[in-house]
Amino acid sequence: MPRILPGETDLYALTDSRLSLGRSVVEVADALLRAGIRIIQYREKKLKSGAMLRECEALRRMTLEAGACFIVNDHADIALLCQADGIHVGQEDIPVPSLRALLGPDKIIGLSTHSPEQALAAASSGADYIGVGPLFATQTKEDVCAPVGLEYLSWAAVHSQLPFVAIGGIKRHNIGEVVRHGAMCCALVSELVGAEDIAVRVAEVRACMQA
Ligand code: TZP
Ligand code: MG
Repeated sequence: MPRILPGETDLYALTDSRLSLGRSVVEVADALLRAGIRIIQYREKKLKSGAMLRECEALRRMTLEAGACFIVNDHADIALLCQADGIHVGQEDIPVPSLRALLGPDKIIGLSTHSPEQALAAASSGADYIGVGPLFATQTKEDVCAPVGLEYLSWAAVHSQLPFVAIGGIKRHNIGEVVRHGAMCCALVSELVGAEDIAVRVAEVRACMQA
């Protein structure tokens, strides 16, 4: 199974069919994989679990074929049933030790964090990587906390014991700044899935990261 962690690849894509210009999650994932994205997180907040499982089974097949890592947001049952590589949860979701007991030692567990204290606790809890953010204001997440700013990212770049992915409002115009603050891997939703031409957008985002 493709066990790829944020430190091992530059971009981490999350799905959101509401921002995908009418395209299906399968269509968008196909474009992301063709563009060379190596981690995809399935994050669909408004679907019934049966429909989620069908989409996750499709994305699992596609990511396996592409040699990419597949992470499911929030739903441990769906992650297990579709044989995803891992799960991503937030601070108020099922705690990491419970997920670890359920999913076993090999599944990747990612945890969103918003402060140095939460990053340190994530490492002790047995998480495999952390999300650092939201760095900037975002419309994509409904129950999002206020932007944490780039200071926490700078802290994570020096002190995080776990691989981390920067997230929240990251776009072409600010991703250079995010990289300069020490992010090796950036998670983007609207900037990728909302692009008319996803391959062109991935190339543009990568160029901005390198500039
Ligand atoms: N977690 C923190 S911010 C966020 C998530 C899932 C949404 C980021 O979306 P966008 O469109 O890249 O700002
Ligand atoms: Mg959650």
